[in-house]
Order: sequence, then structure tokens, then C-alpha cells
Amino acid sequence: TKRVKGVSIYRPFIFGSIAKLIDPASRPANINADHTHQWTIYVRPCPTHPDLSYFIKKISFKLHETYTNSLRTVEAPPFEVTETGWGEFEVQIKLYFVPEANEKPQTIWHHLKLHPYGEKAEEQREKKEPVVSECYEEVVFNEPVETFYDLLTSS
Ligand code: SLL
Repeated sequence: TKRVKGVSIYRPFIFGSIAKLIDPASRPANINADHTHQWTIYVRPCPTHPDLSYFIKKISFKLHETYTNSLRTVEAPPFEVTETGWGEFEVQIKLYFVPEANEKPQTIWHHLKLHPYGEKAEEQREKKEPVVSECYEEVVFNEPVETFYDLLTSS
């Protein structure tokens, strides 16, 4: 487990959520009556680095406690969770790396947005457009162990 000194490797990714109103006309009967939205929270690759799975082993999404089995773990791409609900909340997203990485998991937070916000909110509300809230982020591996460095730089 020798580390490569003085080297930092950056790997970009996108994380965020998309939410849309549940259409009363086509509402599935099994959905809780007070749920107004269907949403997906995700971690996705960037076009420049289209694969995450060679260094990410799994991703867990910690939902609000009002959800049953609120800790959702996704072991393979697409790293995402789709649910229905009525409220916005903070999602804790934990990235777990492959064993070769010898790295601790990294945690990020995402605020699940259901309602239009910002300058175009009014227009989006009228058109019932999906609400997207997305961020660009980079995982940084400082002085990765040699085997992981090789894996990162050969993929
Ligand atoms: C609020 N801080 O009070 C937020 C909490 C909780 C969201 C929002 C449904 C869960 C379920 C759901 O949308 N929870 O019924 O399974 O606004």
C-alpha cells in the first residue's frame, strides 16, 4: 500500500435530482394519497469521464426517515433512486470506492427540490416542467496507493 507522493487525481461527476408532479389522471393506485411528486436522485458520470464504476463500488442514498428502508444502496450503475413523496429534504449521498482504492467513503449532501425555484419559477410552475437541481463535483484522491493510481490512470 505504497502511496504515490505529490499526486492528486480528480474524477468529475454530476449529482442531483429531477422531480415531476404526479398527474392525477394517470396516478398509479398503489401510490400514497398524500404524495404529490415523483422524483429521482442520482449520481451520474460526466461526458468527459463516462464511467464511474471502475472506481466506485457502491453509492448509498440516505432518505428522510419518513421513508421505509430510508438507506438505499445502489451497487451498480445507474446510481439512482426513484421514489414518490410530498416534501423536500436533504439527502446524504455516500460514495464507496473499490477495495483497491484503500480510501474511506466520501459524503456529499443534496437538497431534493420538488418545487420550481429561481428566476423562471413562475413559468416552470405554469408549464408543469420537471424540476432539476444538479451540481458538478469532483472526487479528489490525494496520494492514491499505487495499485489504485494504476487503475485510475489506465481506465
Ligand atoms: C418537511 N423537512 O417537513 C421536510 C420533510 C419529508 C418527505 C419532508 C413522504 C414519505 C412517505 C415524504 O415525502 N417525506 O410518505 O413515505 O417538509
